[in-house]
Amino acid sequence: MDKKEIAEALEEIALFLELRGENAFKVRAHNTAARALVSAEETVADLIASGGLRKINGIGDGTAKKIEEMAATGRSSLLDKLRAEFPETIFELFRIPGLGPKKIKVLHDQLKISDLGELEYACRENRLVELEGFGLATQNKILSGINFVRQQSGRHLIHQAEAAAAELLAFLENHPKIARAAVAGSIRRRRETVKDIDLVASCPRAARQAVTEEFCELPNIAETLGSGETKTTVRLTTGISADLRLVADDQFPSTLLHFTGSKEHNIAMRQRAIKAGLKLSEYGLFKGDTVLKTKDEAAIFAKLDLPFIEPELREDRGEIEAAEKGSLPQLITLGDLRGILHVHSVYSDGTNTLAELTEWCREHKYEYLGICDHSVSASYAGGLKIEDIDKQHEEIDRLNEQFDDFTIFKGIESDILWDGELDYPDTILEKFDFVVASVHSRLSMTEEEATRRITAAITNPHTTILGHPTGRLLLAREGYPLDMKAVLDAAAESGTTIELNASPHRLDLDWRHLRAAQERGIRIAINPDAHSLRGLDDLRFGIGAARKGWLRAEDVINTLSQEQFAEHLKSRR
Ligand code: DGT
Ligand code: CA
Ligand code: ZN
Repeated sequence: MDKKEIAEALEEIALFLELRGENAFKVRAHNTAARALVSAEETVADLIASGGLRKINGIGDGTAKKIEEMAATGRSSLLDKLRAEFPETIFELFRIPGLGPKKIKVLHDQLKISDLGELEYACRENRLVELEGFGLATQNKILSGINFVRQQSGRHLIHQAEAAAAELLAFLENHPKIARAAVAGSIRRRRETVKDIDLVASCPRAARQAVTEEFCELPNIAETLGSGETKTTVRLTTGISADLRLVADDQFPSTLLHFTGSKEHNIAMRQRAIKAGLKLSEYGLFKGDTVLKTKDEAAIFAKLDLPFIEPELREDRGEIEAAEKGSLPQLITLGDLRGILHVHSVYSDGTNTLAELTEWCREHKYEYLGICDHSVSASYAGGLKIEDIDKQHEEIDRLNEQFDDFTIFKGIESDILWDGELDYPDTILEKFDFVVASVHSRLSMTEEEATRRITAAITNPHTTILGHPTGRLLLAREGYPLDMKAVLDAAAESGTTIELNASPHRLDLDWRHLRAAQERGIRIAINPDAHSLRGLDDLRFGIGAARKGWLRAEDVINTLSQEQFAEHLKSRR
């Protein structure tokens, strides 16, 4: 190890000691030694050989020994030991502006947070508000810090990209010179993460320049990265970039089709056009040199003898063949959902009361609500103790008496323990109408361990729904590895429903596995996992993912009516 590497190791030791809560003097000694070492003129080898190391101001006997060890062996036994005490991912937390070792230690010790994804999730669930030394302002600051760090990663969560796209689209749609405008690209296809915003709009050629200039001057645009005849690229103040294609109105359909993608779908479509003696590109559908008139995307599909293919399906996963055969699925829509399951209330870490949640659901014409607060082992999330359960159930009974046309079902999000058992005894689990079983702790598992743990929970007769099956947090934490075939087989066998968690941070089960679930006859629950009224709106992201997975209304359990759902729960008893 050279001087710089040794100094960095000393600084890392200092950080770990601080995380451990060791005394400030000891921590400082390592930082001072690191600085002293880099400013020394001689090499480490020379310093050791000449005996000069210990004479340097700032290097004491303890730190000198560590430097000698590293110079001789290339390792520090102390650092190895410290590294083993904390998960490697904890260093991600140091990237958040304003988060130092003291605060990180509190987060790690009290909320069991050891990576960025868990930190963001805890903030969103308001767990930092009551935490000593934190509070609402700090929580908000941390959240914007996480956003900042994430922007550097180059991809964005769909809800954030979509919100930014909506502002730009509103400008285009309201512009008097613009005939048509739409969001294209991965946002339109409802991908779970996106690289950039793609916009397509049409206007007369003469207006192009003026519209482009106005677009680049919009308040949320930080800089223009490039501007040509039809394409303009800008960077928004939030860090994401956007491409605008401004074309003549007769070119709008082919431009929209092209920039909606996916690239793989485009290639397959282009080949189909060639087989029909045509040529398809962003500029239009051509027969020889003549452009065929197509008033919208559907007209282009029709000219290729295909029904309209929904953007969510355009991933080249068999959609063109299915369209050809007339066997495209009738995709589920938000309006098909009749009930909302997996919602947290003030009984655990939610911010709204049962009455408030009920009112929202009734206003939005839902027939039932399944309350699922956290269970006893999720103490950091205010998980329900056994005595809280009765209290909550009494309140649910009281509310249910008030309405003929609305039912609150008594659910629970019960933790799956390490061995796959649920964390309440059977006598308690029996009190609930349904149980969502989820993993929240000990997420580092081998595929074998995870598969065993999850299939045990799935086959537990008390489990109604497997919650967020892989535990992933998009752009923040990979889920534990699962043998998905074994998991789906177990769910099919036991009739257990699988959750499609609609939070834009999760969208778990991943849409790529939904068709395999559908083929096995497994029913999916599209659940908001909401912790506030606003979280209930996340259902639409779940719908987007469900559509990507070819799901129809009949594949989704919460499209059942209240009576049918109650019947289903009874049949599982
Ligand atoms: P992303 O990575 O989230 O931005 O995903 P997309 O699909 O939005 O990709 P993007 O923004 O690079 O391009 C938008 C669409 O433009 C893409 O879905 C299909 C089309 N496209 C881009 N490059 C090509 C290409 O090389 N060939 C074809 N056929 N289409 C392309
Ligand atoms: Ca894009
Ligand atoms: Zn959960």
